[in-house]
Amino acid sequence: MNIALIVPPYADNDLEMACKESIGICYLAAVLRDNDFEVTLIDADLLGLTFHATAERILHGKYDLVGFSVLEGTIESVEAILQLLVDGGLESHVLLGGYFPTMLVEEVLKKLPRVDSVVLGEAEYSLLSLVIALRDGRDWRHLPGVASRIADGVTINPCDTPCAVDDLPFPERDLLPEVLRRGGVTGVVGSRGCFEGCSFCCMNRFSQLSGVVGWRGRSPVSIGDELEQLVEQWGVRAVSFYDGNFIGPGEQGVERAHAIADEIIKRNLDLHFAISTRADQVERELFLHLKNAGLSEVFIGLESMTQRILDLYNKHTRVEDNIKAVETLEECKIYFRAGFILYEPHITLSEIRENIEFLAKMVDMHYCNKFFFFKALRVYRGSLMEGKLARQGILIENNWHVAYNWKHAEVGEYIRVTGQICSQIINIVQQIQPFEADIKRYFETLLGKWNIQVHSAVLLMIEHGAISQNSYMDLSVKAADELKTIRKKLQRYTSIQSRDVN
Ligand code: B12
Ligand code: SF4
Repeated sequence: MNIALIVPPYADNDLEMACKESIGICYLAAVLRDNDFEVTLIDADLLGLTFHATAERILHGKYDLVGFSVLEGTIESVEAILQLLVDGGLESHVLLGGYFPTMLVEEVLKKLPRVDSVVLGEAEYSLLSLVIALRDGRDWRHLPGVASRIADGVTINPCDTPCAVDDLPFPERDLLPEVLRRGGVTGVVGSRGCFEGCSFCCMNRFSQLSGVVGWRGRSPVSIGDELEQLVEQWGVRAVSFYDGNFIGPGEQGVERAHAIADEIIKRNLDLHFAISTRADQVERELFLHLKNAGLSEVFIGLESMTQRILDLYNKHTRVEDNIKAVETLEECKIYFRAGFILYEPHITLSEIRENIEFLAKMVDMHYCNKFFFFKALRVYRGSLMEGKLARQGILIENNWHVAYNWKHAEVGEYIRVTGQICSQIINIVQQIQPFEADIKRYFETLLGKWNIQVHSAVLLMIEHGAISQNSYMDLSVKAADELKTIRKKLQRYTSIQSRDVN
């Protein structure tokens, strides 16, 4: 059996889409190869392949089985590639796995006739069983964790054997050299699932569909072993933990996180690492210990500074938790990226003001990342939020996805105008990425302040009535002038730099 696992191309120049390892298929490859199957990993996204180039590679490889890893952002790519594969006469078994097909299994199987099966949830062992059955020419439709089309619809067999996280082999690292070559990030999965159930997030529901509930952390020793291997075999110096929450629940979660820090320190691993955490888990002693072990960046899901919105998101945190968390990280001198899902369908202008006032303070914090604040809620298919908003009758269907309208028209206007003006900084932000840390921070602060000022100014105008053509022009000219000053500083810096190099 010759197997190809594919990450489809994803077209989004969002700054967050830094080059990352698609570690899910690397886990699948590890289990399949341990069982002597030949596996090729094609990360078309990482390689920047077009649909045609991806389809050509698949056809050229003459694989017996072709599996696509699908997230909400790539279902259309899969649809397009499948069409090219049909045109090219592909005969292989085609299967899909990952978040999107797991949560929308019926819809996917009904709409995509060329797909033979979907392997649900955490797929290591269900995929292995399927592959063995296909190799042996046995019936596979009854296998746990496998869904397929039958005469009168779709048959979905729930997953039955959740994988014990410490029993899994380490993921294969086929994609790592290319990721490192492109300046990307090495991924490590220290835990799976989550103990919370935020309504916008897909993790909890995905775990349920994988036949497991809650958060499962690997042992600190196993994590230490993997990190050591990454350092020694691959020369890795920085990793990103892909865990929904690096710190597990309760006291035990805190103890385990301390133990991971101990492992890294004991092994003398010269390594930086980034983690994701919740606001109510940021605690000075633990974070200083982690920093000592190499923690260099924290992604912290604050989401909003409005309690009503935190409650809508089922966040189970309070505005005060958010304030305390960022203050602690600033005190500990740990860089943090505050995640916000600022705009939700019912948000009012006064709630936006409440958030902007807090953000203006945060931009002044030295260790805070200055971007990623002004995001709108994306309703992922199969999430709790989809159900919530569908019951309120405000969702708009858009082929594979759903969208919504703003309840307050003036909010829509504000988002449109700020979006138009602020898109100007994207290329400057990209330009400063390779700069030395201090210089980069300096420019980020200038741009971050500019960004907040534009948002405040637009808000003020809209609070005083709709924006006229003249006032819009005045505002954008003023914003462009201020940005020109920042650009000049940037030019001065780059010319000094190139003079020094020459
Ligand atoms: C790293 C990461 C990324 C990386 C790499 C993505 C990748 N291809 O792996 C990048 C930055 C590119 C990314 C982008 C996005 N992401 Co992301 N990402 C993650 C994150 C943090 C870790 C993923 C991971 O490695 N998990 C660990 C591995 C072991 O699990 P896994 O990847 O799910 O793989 C297992 C199963 O899914 C399955 N499986 C996976 N692939 C396949 C393929 C086959 C053939 C089979 C059978 C099974 C199978 O088996 C694997 C082993 O158990 C998760 C959250 C999380 N902690 O899981 C969010 C997450 C997956 N992302 C999410 C989202 C929303 C996005 C974006 C849409 C965000 C955006 N702003 O646009 C984009 C979409 C990109 C796209 N290609 O469509 C959502 C999923 C939503 C959804 N329903 O699709 C998640 C769950 C976050 C959340 N809070 O909800 N992401
Ligand atoms: S947003 Fe974070 S805390 Fe909430 S369910 Fe997702 S991973 Fe868990």
